[in-house]
This record gives sequence, C-alpha cells and structure tokens, in this order.
Amino acid sequence: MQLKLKLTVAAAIAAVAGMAFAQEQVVKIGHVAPVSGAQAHYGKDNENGARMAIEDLNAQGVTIGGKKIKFELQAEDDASDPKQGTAAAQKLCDSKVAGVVGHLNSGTTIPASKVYHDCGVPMITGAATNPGLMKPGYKNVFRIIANDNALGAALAVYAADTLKLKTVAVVDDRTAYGQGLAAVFKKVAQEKGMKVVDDQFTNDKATDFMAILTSIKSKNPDAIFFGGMDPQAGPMLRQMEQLGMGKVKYFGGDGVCTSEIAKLAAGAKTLENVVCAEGGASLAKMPGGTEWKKRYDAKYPGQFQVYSPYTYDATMLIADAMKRANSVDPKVYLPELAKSSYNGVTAKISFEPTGEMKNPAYTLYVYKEGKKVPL
Ligand code: ABU
Repeated sequence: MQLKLKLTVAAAIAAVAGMAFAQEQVVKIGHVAPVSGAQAHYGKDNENGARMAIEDLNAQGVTIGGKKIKFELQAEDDASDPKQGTAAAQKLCDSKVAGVVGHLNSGTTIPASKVYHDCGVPMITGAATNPGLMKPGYKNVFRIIANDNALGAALAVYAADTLKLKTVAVVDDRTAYGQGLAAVFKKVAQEKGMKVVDDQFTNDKATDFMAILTSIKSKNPDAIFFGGMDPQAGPMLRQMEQLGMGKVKYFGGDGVCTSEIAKLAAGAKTLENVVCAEGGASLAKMPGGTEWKKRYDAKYPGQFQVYSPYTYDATMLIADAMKRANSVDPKVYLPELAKSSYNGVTAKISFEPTGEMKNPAYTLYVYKEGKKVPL
C-alpha cells in the first residue's frame, strides 16, 4: 500500500515536471549591426541594448500562449556592408527568428528589409535613418527614431536661422545615409538662403581628407556639413585643425553624434565646432533614460554610443506585441506590432501606417570639454 502511494506521488511529480519542461519555448530574436570594422563601436552598443532587453524579459518571466518563453538573441555581424547585411538577414530567416532588431546602417538595412519581408519576419531599426527604408511599403518594417528628412532640415534651420551662417561646404560619404542626409541639408539650407560653396564626396573607409579640406578652405565657408559616420568625422576634425580651419562650424547627423567622436578627434579643438542632430530626446528627457543609462553603464562600462536605448525598446516592442497577440508567430503578432502604443525607455512609441514612428523627437547637440551636451 505504502509502495503504491510512493509510486503514485513520484508519477505525479514527474508528470508536473514534464509538463513544466514541455511548456518552455525558446524564441529567437535576431540582431544585426557591424561588430567588426571601423563602425564596430556603434554595433556593439546596439547589440548591448538588445541583449539587455532579452535579459530583462527573461528575468521578468514571460508567458505567451500558455508557454513560458525563453528569449534568445541571435546576433549577427554585417560589417556595415550591404552584401553581408543581406547574407546576415537570410541567415536569420533560415534560423526562424521571430523578429529582428536592426540593422545600424541604412545601406545594409534597406536591402535587408526585402529579405525579412520575403520571409515574413518583422524588423525594427533604432538606428538606420534614410527615409527610403519605407519606400517599398513593406508592412513588416518599423523605425523608432526620426528619419533624415527631420534631422537634415533641423540642422539647416539651426545653421541659417539661429547661427545666421551664410555659406557652407557639403561633404558626404556616398552611402545611402550620408548622401541622403547631405541632400536634405543642402536643399533646406538653400531654401533658407545659405550658399553651398563647395560640394565634395569621400567614402566610408577614408581617413585622409586633406585634399577635400584644402579645396573647401579656399572657398572660406562658415561651415562644413558632413553626411557620414564618426570614423571619418573624427579624422576630418583633426585635419581641419591642422589646416587652420578652427573657426569653421561642423554639422553632422546622428552618425557623428557619438561618444567615440571625441576619441577619434584626438583632442582637436574643432570638436567644439560640431553641431549634430539625433532622432530622439536626450537621455535626460527620455521617460526612462536616466535610470536605464545607469543600468547600461553598470553592465557595459564605457561602451555607450547612441542607439542602445532604441535597440532595447525595439526588442521590448516585439515582446510586447507577442504578449498582446498571445502568440510568437510573426504572422499573428505583426498586426499587434503595427498597433503598438508602448511606453518605452526612449518615448511612448506608436507607428504611422508606413512603419515610421509617430511624432518622433529630435535633439541637437554640441560638444563641450569632450562631452556631448544637448542644446
Ligand atoms: N543614422 C545614422 C547611422 C545609420 C544609418 O542610417 O546609416
């Protein structure tokens, strides 16, 4: 009799344990950014943000469709290269990720968005800002920061109306991001009466800008606008100082608005001439920015750049849509993602029918004593 009871209890425990085991489901979230090459510092920061969200979700304990969900991050490196970007996107599709956070560069995000569209996986970028991302009208593509139409225009208006600058030379890095942002800035600056006295281009691998800057110096502009990223902007600021261009203002978008640019400018005083624009509120003005940044710095000391609060929110948005849909199936939760009204660290996030964020903020920054400060 006693033996029979023991066996019954043991069987019940095994059944409950088995049920609990069977009810856990692993859900993979993809993340793509450059974590190698000259832009690796942006990519690592982005990946850190997504990883932090995954850890928070798993610590909270999420149940969807009656199953305990264990989120896993599948992080891929696209090295800022469009071909590697589409290869990484295909790898994530083949791995059956349920959603993707990324990419960083508009030049990788735009071609990758087609891959995710074709395999039916929702993607959210918190970094790629070229407006062309939304042109194909894919319903699986979302962005949670302001795009370059807003950033380029804000910089041009500030240059013309607030600083009363009259002349500008424009340089871009021939990427989808840099070229697109420079075109918006140029158009709005000209509409505001500024004269574009030189128009130059480089590429996203260059570090020697002496020839370009020498040409620009001969035109004596009030400012340079650079459409590109900090691995170029840092050395360009150093070389401006070497050429005696210490009074020339320097405008750039979110790509130059990093912590790293202070290191890359290597003490050049021209860093203090930088005015850059970012597509969101400053950390201090984000609903959860200050507390979140403390946690980030404790986990990833010295690695903060720009976009990690956005990759954190992008990951949380995907999980939030899954919870509301009570499904981790992309086909089922995608309509809920489109209907999001999510109180994130960065902002309250909801989407236009195009996939752009509704009413995104933007912030202009300058650098003081090597530190980025909002205007
Ligand atoms: N938004 C600046 C960096 C990424 C990109 O759009 O290419």
